[in-house]
Amino acid sequence: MGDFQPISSIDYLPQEQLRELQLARLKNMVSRAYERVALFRSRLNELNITPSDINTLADIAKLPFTIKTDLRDTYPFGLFASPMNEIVRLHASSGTTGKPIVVAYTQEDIKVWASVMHRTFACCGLDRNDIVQNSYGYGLFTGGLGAHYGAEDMGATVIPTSGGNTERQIMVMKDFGVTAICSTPSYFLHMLDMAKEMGIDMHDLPLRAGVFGAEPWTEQMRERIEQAAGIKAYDIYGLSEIIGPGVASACCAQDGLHVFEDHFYPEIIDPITCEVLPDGQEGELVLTTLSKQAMPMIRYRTRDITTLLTEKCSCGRTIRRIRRVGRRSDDMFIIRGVNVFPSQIEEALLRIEGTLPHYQIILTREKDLDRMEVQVEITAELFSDNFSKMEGLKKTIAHEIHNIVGINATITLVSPNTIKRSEGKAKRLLDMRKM
Ligand code: DLL
Repeated sequence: MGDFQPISSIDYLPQEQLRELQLARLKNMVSRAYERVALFRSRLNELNITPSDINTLADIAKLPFTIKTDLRDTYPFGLFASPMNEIVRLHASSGTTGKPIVVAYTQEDIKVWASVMHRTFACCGLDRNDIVQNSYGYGLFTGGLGAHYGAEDMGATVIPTSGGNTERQIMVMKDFGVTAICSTPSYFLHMLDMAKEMGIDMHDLPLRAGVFGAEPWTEQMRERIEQAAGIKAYDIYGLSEIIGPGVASACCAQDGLHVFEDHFYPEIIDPITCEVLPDGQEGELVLTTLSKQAMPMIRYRTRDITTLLTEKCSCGRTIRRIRRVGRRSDDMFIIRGVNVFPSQIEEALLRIEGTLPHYQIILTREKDLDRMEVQVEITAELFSDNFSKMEGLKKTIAHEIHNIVGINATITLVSPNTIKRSEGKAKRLLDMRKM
């Protein structure tokens, strides 16, 4: 599977050399964070450690964790390690409640970001001959500009469509001969529907690759998208606190996502005990930035659940991989005492033919009893069909969900285009119990 051009020799570095590089960068970063950021200095002081205590990579376990509320508590600029006149860019991530978190980049950070996104695109088999439609939102969200700089760095032709105006997106895709698209997987599903409505079959277009991320999606969804659009779909992962997109990317082997670990050091911990878990065990991903100047991050708890894979990948890259992030520890909901993740519902739906992967989970409480309703959009052909067929489909869906999560859900089949489409991250869960 060595069919992709190695753009960065670092992706193929012998392990010992990579570890040396990581250690040198880690020491520098810890010193910088300690000297320049009050929160990190006080946390290290509390633990009675100084940067000189970091002598091996394993010593990272001595360092304190950083969590999302640390960013909120120091809002807006409290974690910056560079003076404002060295900071060339700010982004922000809204989150669900309260103030956003703000992240910063120096000129050098922007270069690193472009390079890791360039490596991401190379992982996805893109090169300078590609015409890339970038439908990630441009603005405070890191998706748009992150992908934009990476694609330009690679020398591809970038079309900065941003999200929204879906009909025009399809027109551009067709008229400009787009070969690769960047968007959230849920927005791409919406584009697929729109193309169909416009009488365009994506199989007839030169589009060959999708670079999808920013939200959880299942392996089954990847297969469904690949079939429906006649493209290869790649999963890319990242988060604003660390850099934005460009932390990890799937490759041609489609077996996990390579972490650009010369810049972002991954660990997996038990989310309850916070103990570091051995490779191969599932837990919460913790990331430490190794080169970030404006906003270094020490052992950031992502809340994303995954596994660190250490076996060599068939693509030849030596950097380690994480498994597709199917869930976050904080998207779990508990219904009648059972822990459920939205991705499990998606998995059940994708086992069934005739359901489009547009769905929403609605939780309500009636007379102290939790109720889970799953609204599922079905195809126009099925919707106009006879009553007994629809009832049969409802039963099949309820049965698949019960098989996976052990809960009886009420299934509502809704007509095409009923469920609100997202142009960015999809909102799958509506928990009315808390309202
Ligand atoms: O979503 C950065 C990004 C943009 C990644 C474009 C990929 C493509 P935030 O808005 O800060 O940043 O959200 C970060 O989104 O902690 C995960 O929970 C989730 N996430 C991102 N990529 C994936 C993925 C961007 N491929 C949060 N699979 C992260 C599952 C993902 N979840």
